[in-house]
Amino acid sequence: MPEQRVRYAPLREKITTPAEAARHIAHGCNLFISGFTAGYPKLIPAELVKRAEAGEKFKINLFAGASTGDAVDGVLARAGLVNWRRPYMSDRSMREAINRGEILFKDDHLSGLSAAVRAGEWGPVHMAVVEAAAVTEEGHLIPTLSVGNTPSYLAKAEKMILEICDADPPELEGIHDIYMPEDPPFRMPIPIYRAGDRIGKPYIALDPDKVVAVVYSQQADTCAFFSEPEEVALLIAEQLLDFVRHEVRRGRLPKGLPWQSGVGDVANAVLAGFMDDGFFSELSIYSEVLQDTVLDLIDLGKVRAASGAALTLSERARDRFFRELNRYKEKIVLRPVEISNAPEVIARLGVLAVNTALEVDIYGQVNSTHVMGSQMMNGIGGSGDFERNGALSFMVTPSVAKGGAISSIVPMVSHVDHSEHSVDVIITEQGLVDTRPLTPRQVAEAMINNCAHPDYREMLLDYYQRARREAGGHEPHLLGEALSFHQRYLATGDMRPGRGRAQA
Ligand code: 0RQ
Repeated sequence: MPEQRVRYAPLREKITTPAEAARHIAHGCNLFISGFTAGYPKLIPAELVKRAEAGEKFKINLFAGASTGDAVDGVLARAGLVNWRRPYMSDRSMREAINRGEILFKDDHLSGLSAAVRAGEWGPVHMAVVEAAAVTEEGHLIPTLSVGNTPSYLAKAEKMILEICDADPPELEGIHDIYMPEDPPFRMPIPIYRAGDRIGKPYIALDPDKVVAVVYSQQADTCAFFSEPEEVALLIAEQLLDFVRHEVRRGRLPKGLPWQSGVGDVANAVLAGFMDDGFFSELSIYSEVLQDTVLDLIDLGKVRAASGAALTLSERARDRFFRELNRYKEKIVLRPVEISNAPEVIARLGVLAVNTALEVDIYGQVNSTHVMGSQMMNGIGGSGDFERNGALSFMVTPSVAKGGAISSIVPMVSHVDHSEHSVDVIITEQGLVDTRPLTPRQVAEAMINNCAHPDYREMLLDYYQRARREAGGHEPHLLGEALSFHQRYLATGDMRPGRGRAQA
């Protein structure tokens, strides 16, 4: 019953229908919502769509924590209701509208975003719509399965609508750790010394007078399709774990550093690789999004602590999680993304960062976001926060895409998200390159020999050798030719990003 979830009596008087609540959102509204792969509001977006279908002409500026499900990004994009969208998204309809230039989109490192909103860089927070598991006796909010940017959105909101979600159990209370740093010049170090440290409060403080409506929802998240890792992903994961084992055994890397594992099959396969591995036992995870595999590892007794900004679970894993919530709560901490992704903490804990690239060039620059240089896929998400600051930064990718029609190792990336200075080790199913002790020319040779697919090695080597002869220099490139490597794919078919399954 909503009454039991809303324990602060004055807010119970504001319980209303979604249609009434959505009336507070008008044309030009800067709408800041909860949601970071999970925990996004579902009812209010549906009401906005109904209004559009009834003929009302209006647009909103939509700011979420990161990606949401079809119930937000999909339906709003298809209804033509979105003017601006920030930051990361992974919905197909939203992506296509962005790439057509119909929705304005700006990609941001997720770690800095809460502070930017607090500083007013994203404009006034006209309305925050937030999913909650409960409201406490004092009027504080218990989030659902994500924290993301919600604390900062609520701190700045002029008005708020709360969606109290009955699909998430009230026992979620206690899993969150809400800490908002002071902004510069008064910021102090964030006092996290171990991945599982709790430094804040289990709720998000809010001003109940700003709540204009409370609605009651029974709709669970519909994100998180989780598939078993495929062979290529397993091969990459195996090499990565071998590499870390080797570094630890040689005394070059301390044992027990925390792991971050990003978006995509390979990152999941790395975590799955811990399952039957005796070497990695007491795992710490200091990541952004925690997925099904983290529950499996907890069940195997392998996890010391797992920290993230969201818990994105498949339906099956969610049932299991809810059934044994109190047990999982001992190991899992959900934090604001400015803490889960804080460069200072990531660097200090010495996180081992694993993220996926669309393509990597022979000198180690990485493109994670723009297919063929132009078409936005999802966004940079937290990958930059971890790659730049991790103790050891891995970039992984299958050596080919689109059934072999495209090489993921290219002479020059068509867009740069992570430079050669942020990434240490690059791995494909063919092999790996530890770039740390190598000059750019040595990196290029190793990338071609170890990471490129055999079908593309000759072509890449020919490019590199001619670049050395004709251009010379520290990182030889034939500027007129570097990107023609991509051009020839365009003749082979539709290279627009398709059904990206990635979440974050
Ligand atoms: O196209 O959908 O039409 O088949 O791109 O490729 O292999 O399914 O991608 O799910 O592993 O995600 C980089 C997108 C990889 C993700 C990216 C085509 C390919 C397919 C998707 P189809 P896959 P994955 C936060 C971590 C940035 C954010 C991040 C991502 C589609 O990892 O969004 O890291 N990363 N956040 O066919 C043309 C190429 C291609 C290509 C793949 N070279 N050229 N198309 N595709 N390579 C930190 C956390 O802790 C969560």
